[in-house]
Amino acid sequence: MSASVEVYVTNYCPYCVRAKRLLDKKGVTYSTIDVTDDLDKRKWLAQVTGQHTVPQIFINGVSVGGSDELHQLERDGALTALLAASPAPHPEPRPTAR
Ligand SMILES: N[C@@H](CCC(=O)N[C@@H](CS)C(=O)NCC(=O)O)C(=O)O
Repeated sequence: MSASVEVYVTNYCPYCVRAKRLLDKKGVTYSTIDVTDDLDKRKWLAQVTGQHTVPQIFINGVSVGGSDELHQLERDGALTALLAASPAPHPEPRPTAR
């Protein structure tokens, strides 16, 4: 199984294109979330990532940064393993106390 990858983008964004090109080259399936017109989601992204730019990329729910950081992970030889890791399983539903 491979990682769950989410890429938050806007519609004119050369860095987004660059990041997606690398993911495509690596054969990764990912979700693209367009936040061009979604101020609430952009605010949430800035809070969660501490960054105000797009793209913002999450691998298995963990923020790995933008395009530059993604390419740095690739240069460091760390990206393939991150992309191969399965997402953490959801916890078993707990029985409710009666
Ligand atoms: N170092 C960042 C740069 C990203 C960047 O500058 N993105 C532009 C769009 S391509 C951006 O978000 N500019 C600010 C804005 O649109 O509010 C990266 O590699 O992801």
